[in-house]
Amino acid sequence: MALLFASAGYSYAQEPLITNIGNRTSFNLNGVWKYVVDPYQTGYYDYRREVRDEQTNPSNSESLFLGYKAQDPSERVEYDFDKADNILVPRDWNSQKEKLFYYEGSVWYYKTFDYELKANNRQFIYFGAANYEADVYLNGKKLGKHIGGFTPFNFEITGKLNAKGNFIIVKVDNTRGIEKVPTINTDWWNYGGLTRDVKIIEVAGTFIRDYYIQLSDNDPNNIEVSVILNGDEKANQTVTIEIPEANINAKCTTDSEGKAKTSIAAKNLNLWSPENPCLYEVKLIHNNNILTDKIGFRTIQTQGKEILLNGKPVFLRGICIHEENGVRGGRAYSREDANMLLGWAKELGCNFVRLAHYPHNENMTRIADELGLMVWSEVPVYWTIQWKNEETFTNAHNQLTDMITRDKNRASVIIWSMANETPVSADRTDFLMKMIATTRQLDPVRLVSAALERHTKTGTTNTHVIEDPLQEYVDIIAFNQYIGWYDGLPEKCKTAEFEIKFNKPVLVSEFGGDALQGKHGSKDARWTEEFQEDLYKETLKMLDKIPQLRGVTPWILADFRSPRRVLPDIQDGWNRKGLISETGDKKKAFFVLQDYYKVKKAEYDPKQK
Ligand code: GCB
Repeated sequence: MALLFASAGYSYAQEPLITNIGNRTSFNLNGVWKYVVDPYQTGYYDYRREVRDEQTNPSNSESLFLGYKAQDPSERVEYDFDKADNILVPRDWNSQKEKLFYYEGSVWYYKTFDYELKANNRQFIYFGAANYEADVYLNGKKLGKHIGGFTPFNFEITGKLNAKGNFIIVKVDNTRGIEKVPTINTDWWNYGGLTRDVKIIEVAGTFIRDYYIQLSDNDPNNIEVSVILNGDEKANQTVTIEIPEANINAKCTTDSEGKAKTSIAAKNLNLWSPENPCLYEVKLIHNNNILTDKIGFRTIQTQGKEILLNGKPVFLRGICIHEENGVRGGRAYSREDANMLLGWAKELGCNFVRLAHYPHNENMTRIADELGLMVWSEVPVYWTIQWKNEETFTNAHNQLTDMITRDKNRASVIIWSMANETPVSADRTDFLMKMIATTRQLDPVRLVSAALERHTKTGTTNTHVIEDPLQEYVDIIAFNQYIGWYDGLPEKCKTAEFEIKFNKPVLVSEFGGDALQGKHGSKDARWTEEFQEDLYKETLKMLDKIPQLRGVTPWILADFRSPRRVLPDIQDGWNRKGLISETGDKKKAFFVLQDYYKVKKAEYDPKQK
């Protein structure tokens, strides 16, 4: 089996990711930081637009990354982090500072810390995510740059730390760009900042950087293991894998590159499922260093139009979720946020969530593991990416690789999605086919999909087809459709028909309409809860006629902020397609979907026995 340790090797080289960050020895850099808003990037470019951190003698006066402090009253230093305002990490800046609510540009983050150094150990600085680009400096020296707002990255800092007075400076820039991923046009808030955890990871000289422990090729009696060591003594090392509750104790030996593989026979594993989210404690031991994880084992396959979880047909009772806590305001980042969002999904009767439209933080997939929710995870290849631009591809490809690397041991994740509503063209299909090839190479077991579009069949008024060459290459045919909202009124659902050629499972990855919670009226009046309720009823009846329908993820769990949504007194900057408002109140459609899921559960659960 091809395995999951990709190295990027692209123009902005990234250091290989260290995984399972939460279970490693670490030093927390979360909390209060200082920040300086720099819309003209004066700290980064000089007045000739030359990059200061590439200069031999960058000026102390303006090079913010130096974190310089005036030594003498005569010195001109045009910044002072000590006097700057405070900001919390992890968090977006928009929801913390009113003046930064709409801000898109550069902000410099600064934090000082002392560090107790341990002989022979190595240290890495780790960022859960920084939206969108981050330039990272430790004690005035550049560590590197990272591009992409929703994936983790780390830099080695061994030998660069002092016992006292370290300072870390990060320039975070959330400027949108036509060549970026996502591009300038989206339907969500462009939250900027150090939006996820920042930590220093402390490891031995040679350590387990990454590993894959999952059932092999959907065989419930065989666990596939691969481990990768990093360090000078990575070759010819023994790594022990213990799963005490399954009576497993196995060893493998690394090759010259520090990689080891083995497969372990396992009998009568208690398989993970939404009804039984069983996680095993797994220990990986190298030189007396123990790294633990909690891993669920399950198989996932398709067969004709069925999705088989542990060999049995499932219906994906889903909901789309943005990474936002509208109640508090801002990006979701914590375990509490994840528990709130996924708790609502459970209440709705879901066994599945679509984490839209970018990789969410690791709490989400870990808590989904614990709560028993299957997950669709996607990269922000959204709408109109520059399909011919190689750098755009590299960027999307890096985000895909990092998403898979981080979450490949999560039982909850069953689908990797390549894209959302991308316009069909030869270049776009080439781009996505390359993404699919990488995904299948990195993870030959999980399912691959993409949220496609439907069109009205030529010559008809209400027959709908998927005219997209990609459907041949995905495991699940997923498409978004808004009949009754962007296309006619809910009434139109009554006569709508779908013609789907493939004998593959179909997932309707979006449908819905806006309703302002608390606004009541006739079911024909837009923006009312009654309209949305009726739309849900009609849509579900319509979709149930698709013979291959094996799941739905309506749009969306909760109202979310979007600059595109400008209708006064209704939207006020919020996309109102949520089933729950930003005050946490449920709309009528919530209960329509909840009832539908009760029926689906009753229909499918007997098959689970
Ligand atoms: C879509 C997009 C989603 C939007 C939604 C809407 O098709 O995939 O990102 O937010 O429609 O509300 O229009």
